[in-house]
Amino acid sequence: MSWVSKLVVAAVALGAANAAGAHPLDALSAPEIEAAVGLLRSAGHLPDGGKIVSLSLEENDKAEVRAWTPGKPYARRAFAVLLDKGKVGEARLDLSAGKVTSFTPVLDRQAAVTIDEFLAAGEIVKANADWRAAMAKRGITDFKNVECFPLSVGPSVAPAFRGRRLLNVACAETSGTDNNWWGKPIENVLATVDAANGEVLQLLDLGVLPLPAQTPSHKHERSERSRPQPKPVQIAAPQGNNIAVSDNVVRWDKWSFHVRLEPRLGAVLSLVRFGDAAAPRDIAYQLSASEMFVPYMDPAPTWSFRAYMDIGEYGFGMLSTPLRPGVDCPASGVLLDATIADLKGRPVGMKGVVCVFERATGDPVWRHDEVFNNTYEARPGVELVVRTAPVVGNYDYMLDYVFGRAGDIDVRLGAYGIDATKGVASQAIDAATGAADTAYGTLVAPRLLAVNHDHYMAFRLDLDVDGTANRLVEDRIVPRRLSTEGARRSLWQVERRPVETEGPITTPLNAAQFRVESATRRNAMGYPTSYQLLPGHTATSILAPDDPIQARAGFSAYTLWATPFAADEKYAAGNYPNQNPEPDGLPKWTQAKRGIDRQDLVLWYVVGFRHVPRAEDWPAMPGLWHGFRLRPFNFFDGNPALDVPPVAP
Ligand SMILES: [Cu+2]
Repeated sequence: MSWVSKLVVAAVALGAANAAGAHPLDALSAPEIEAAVGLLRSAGHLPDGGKIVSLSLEENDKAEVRAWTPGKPYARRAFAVLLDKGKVGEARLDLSAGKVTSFTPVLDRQAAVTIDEFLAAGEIVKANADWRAAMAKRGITDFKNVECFPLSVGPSVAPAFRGRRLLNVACAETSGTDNNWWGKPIENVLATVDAANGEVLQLLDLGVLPLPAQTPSHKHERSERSRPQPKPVQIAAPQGNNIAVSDNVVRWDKWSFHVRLEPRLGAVLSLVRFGDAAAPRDIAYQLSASEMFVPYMDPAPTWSFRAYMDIGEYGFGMLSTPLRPGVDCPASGVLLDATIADLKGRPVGMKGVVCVFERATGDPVWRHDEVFNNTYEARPGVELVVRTAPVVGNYDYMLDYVFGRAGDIDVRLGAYGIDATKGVASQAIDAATGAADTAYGTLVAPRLLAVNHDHYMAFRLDLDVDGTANRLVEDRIVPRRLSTEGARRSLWQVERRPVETEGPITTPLNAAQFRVESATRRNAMGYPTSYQLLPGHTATSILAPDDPIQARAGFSAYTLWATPFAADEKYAAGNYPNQNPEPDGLPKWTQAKRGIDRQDLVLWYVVGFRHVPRAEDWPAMPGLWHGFRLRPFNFFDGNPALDVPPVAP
């Protein structure tokens, strides 16, 4: 079974069980998808051969949704990205009124790569005489064990190919492999195809290189198997879990939020509130990923374009994989399904693609053992995790939103999967030969290089701290000289200043702390209530700003951005990054220098890390996690977890 058909099979046909959403933020249901497709067809926006790249909920006005209560009526709207003969169009639909409200051709932009293009890419090149000749030069004449990977081409398109819908196709030899297809790249051969008409436009062949000899596998049977079977250690909820999910609203401990899976963004958490059920307090209207930029660092013409925008060019929702209980998600977790539209607009179900689980952290949420009066108080740490696992080619990402008992929210990105590999001549690092073909990565097997690269994941954090009237405040840590002599000569103080205009935050994150304050509410001591952003270990892009791949992903040049709320600003690199040569998204929007003070503002946090591969990453990499925290700061009047019941003795 080809890898792509495995993708399609993951989507099981849906019963009629899935009625229209019961919450204004619910993803489109199967009947709604069918209704939308019917409207698009009858309006002539989905001709034969036309494709649905994505069909998703168009959210109602934020104010309306914030004020919504169960039972209140609400309109349902949809947004469709359509593709016909390589041309992109956008349609907006009012499902409640049963009509298409607008159709807009999208000029000079390309929509995300579609599943069928994944499928067709290999067949297109295998039918091409030049490609077959290049294979023959390598002794490959039987293509049944040749698999090809359709790669987005990046922002720089040759003038001759402008306006075409392009894919670069690289292939690998997979005979003898059981699960790892990244060990025998057929290096130096790259076909550029027109994905709309199935034509090979260009074939690059930089010369024959022998295939790596080793056949990698990450099957247990193929491992050393020297590790004895350990006694089981499990996350369990012996009396059942404390999670309530109804109409996609999750309630746990003092937290509540709505969750849905979007075809492009993946998991979207909305109406994030904390507090007693009677009076939950607003913390965030919406939290979601926004864009993921993955540039590889190899100058060869067959590699230099590899600078993927995994969300805008592929789609985290579409590529979300089922979470397997017991490994991806504890057996005590709650698995949620999702519904998306396939290319033809058929609703397909994705089983178990969101997992909501609680786990004991093994750490106290707070603790003190008082030696002076021999008292001990502590409370166990338990947290709730909302997890999805989109897989984009060789990379498996785990996205976790983690809710703690003390009002913290951790956003965590786990990088898993398999390093992208390049065939090289070097069999091992040897001072003599190592210089040239191992300069841009790490040899992980003879003739196989894992190429250096970065990951920059932008998160959109629409914080609503006690409402929408907010201020972004910089708490600058300022050293102070007290005196030039004496026992104590220096200290630091906090200088608070509001950030009044949108843009990237240029203050180094180790020189200041940032909070989103309520412009209206104060805590018992009179401080504005706020949530603080605690950055994790993160990096920003050091690629040249005029480099087209960097210019297109300008959001990655800074860790933190702030903008005023705008419903149509969801994607940090713009709506259509595929083949887009122009800066878009955050760098473009923020040129307007809009005011954000005492307004509904949105933070954008970029989790960035440089990945220099290592032997231990091969043939499958142990997870590498990065993230950041949002925590209450004078939001409460004291420790919000004081009322956590003590563990029964
Ligand atoms: Cu990586």
